[in-house]
Amino acid sequence: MVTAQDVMTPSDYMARALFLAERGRGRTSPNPLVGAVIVSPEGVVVGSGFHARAGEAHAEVRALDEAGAAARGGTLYCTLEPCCHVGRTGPCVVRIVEAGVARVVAAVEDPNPLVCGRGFAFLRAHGVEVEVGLQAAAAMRINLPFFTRHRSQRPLVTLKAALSADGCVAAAPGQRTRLTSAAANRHAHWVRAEVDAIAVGAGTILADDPLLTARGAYRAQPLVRVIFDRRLRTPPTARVLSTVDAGPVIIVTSADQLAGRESGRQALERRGARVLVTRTGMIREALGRLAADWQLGSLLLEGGAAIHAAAWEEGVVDIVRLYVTPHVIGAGGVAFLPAGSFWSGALRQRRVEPLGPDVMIEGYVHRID
Ligand code: AOF
Ligand code: ZN
Repeated sequence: MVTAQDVMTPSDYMARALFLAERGRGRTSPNPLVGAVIVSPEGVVVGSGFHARAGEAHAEVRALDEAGAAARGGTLYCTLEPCCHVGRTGPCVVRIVEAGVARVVAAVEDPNPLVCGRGFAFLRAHGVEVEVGLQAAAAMRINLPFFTRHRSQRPLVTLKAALSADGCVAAAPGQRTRLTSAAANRHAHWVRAEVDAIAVGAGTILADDPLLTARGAYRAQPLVRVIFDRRLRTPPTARVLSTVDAGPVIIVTSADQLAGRESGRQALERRGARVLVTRTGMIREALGRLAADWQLGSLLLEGGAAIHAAAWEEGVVDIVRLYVTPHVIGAGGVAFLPAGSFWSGALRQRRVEPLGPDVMIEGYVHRID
């Protein structure tokens, strides 16, 4: 008789590990989503696990705990290279060797400089057979923030904008213009529930006075809010500063602009804001600091037009997500990105989804694998 187990392939086991990894989504940052499956020599899954929350047990350890003695001689499928460092938890490779696992099949090497190939080297040195690369693209895709933070030393940046049918983001500079439907707004809040940080320019604070919280969607971790505000125009009365319980509010300025604005800085800090002073005033430098000091893996850049254009020109946008609405703004409207610099047809792996009367278009700016 042919059973389901007879037809399970290594790809199936890895797909199972990837599926499990997803169960940690929204709870593991700054750590990665990780899934692990242990298969006996007979092809039976004897243990499985995923990383449920930053600082808690690693996926491999949970799978080994479940398998117990049955792990001996088996194969461990894991979506990321097992770690070899002592962080908040012990090194997984030691547990794998102790459990007598014969073979490790990992989707991808860990980009964390503390690991970065050393986990594989340790396993091989202890007689464990290692294979790397099965479903590597999918494994990187689920952890793009983690890979971007370690490889590019900045968070993964998603540029988000709501556009009129004639390609405008507002009726006039500095004017609050509501374009999107309730369905699109729900989607936007759901996205806010998953990213590490939302960022806006000071112009948006002045025009909209937004709360910048994730509403109507459950969020497990604090949400960092970043305001790009070189001239410290954010008023201490801004509504976002009444939401520091939801997560830190970081105001980004630059050393040259800060001169003469010390009292403004103190007033913002008294309201609980954290002020990040860059040397260059470039977004790229600020992103580097946010990745290093705040461990931000993902950042949603919500606007307005000036900060979108600056990030686009600096080449730090990874994903573009547009909500295109049926409204027409007409003459005098503020265009999305300088004419000719962006075409949604050029986005890679473009996805289009109707949301009520609006249409969401999203895709990657560069190749991602
Ligand atoms: C996880 N979960 O399942 C695996 C991770 O601070 P620590 O000790 O939890 O270590 C975090 C690092 O461990 C993480 O950056 C990654 O390099 C490695 N693997 N981390 O949180 C897991 N397998
Ligand atoms: Zn580990």
